[in-house]
Amino acid sequence: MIRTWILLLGTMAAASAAFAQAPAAPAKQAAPKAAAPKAPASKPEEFRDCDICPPMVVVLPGSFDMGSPASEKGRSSNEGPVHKVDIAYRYAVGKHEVTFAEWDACVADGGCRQYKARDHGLGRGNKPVIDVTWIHAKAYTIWLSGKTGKEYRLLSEAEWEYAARAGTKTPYWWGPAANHEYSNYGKDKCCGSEVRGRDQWEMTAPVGSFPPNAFGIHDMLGNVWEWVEDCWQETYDVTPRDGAPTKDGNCNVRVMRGGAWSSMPVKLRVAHHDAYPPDDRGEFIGFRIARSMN
Ligand SMILES: [Ca+2]
Ligand SMILES: [Ca+2]
Repeated sequence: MIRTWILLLGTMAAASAAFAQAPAAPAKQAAPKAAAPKAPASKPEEFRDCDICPPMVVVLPGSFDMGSPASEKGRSSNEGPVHKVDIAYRYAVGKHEVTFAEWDACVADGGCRQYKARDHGLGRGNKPVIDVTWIHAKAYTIWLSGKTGKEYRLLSEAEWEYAARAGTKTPYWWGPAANHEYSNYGKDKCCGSEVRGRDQWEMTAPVGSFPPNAFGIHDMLGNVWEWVEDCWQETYDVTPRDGAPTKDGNCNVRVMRGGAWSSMPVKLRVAHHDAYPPDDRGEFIGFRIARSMN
């Protein structure tokens, strides 16, 4: 936990420095109607493989530009170069972050390394599970695969960004600026949580409290950070272009995506990524699962 805080404070300081160079955010963040995100053209296909299995949303094949352009405010060089990724297969993504109820069901069923994740007073039930390591997240997918006979796993970083963008190219899936109508996150400037507009939570919000993106997926940005499969690379120069996870580079850390309830807007951007040791955990860190569809 201490290490988590040190890491977070370090990255918060770096992000704060970057943010300090950016123009001040507007005092009111209500998105103009013209910038409101589009509703899905058709209802996304959803399924659930068992009563205690998380609801899943099917993502269709497609291509997208991964990363952020040099012109994006607050971005880091590790978000480039922008490169085209072709995902030629269908896959399923958790409609929500994995919840405490889902985690506790896994433990009760004999899985998840019998690790009773603590909620640190943030709440259980339909709140996202926290205090779980990358190793714990993998354990959940192993249990779920055994229970269902399906291939559950973590998302690759590319799959995560494709699903989070949902066809958009803006810094956030809903538009150019952070907005508490669409996400649970922190203050505009360092540090701490924020309550504004639809975002009425100091800490974690129940999953699905905010509108879904155009792929029908909730809370990709904010609420809790989400572990993905990949090892860390300092740039995207050598990373896979087909949706596969990065398996080389620095595997002493694993990638996390999407920012959390405590994050500043700069870390909430869809292209932002960070990495932490796979045995690290904290009140900001949860995960989302994927399922292969073959
Ligand atoms: Ca909040
Ligand atoms: Ca999230």
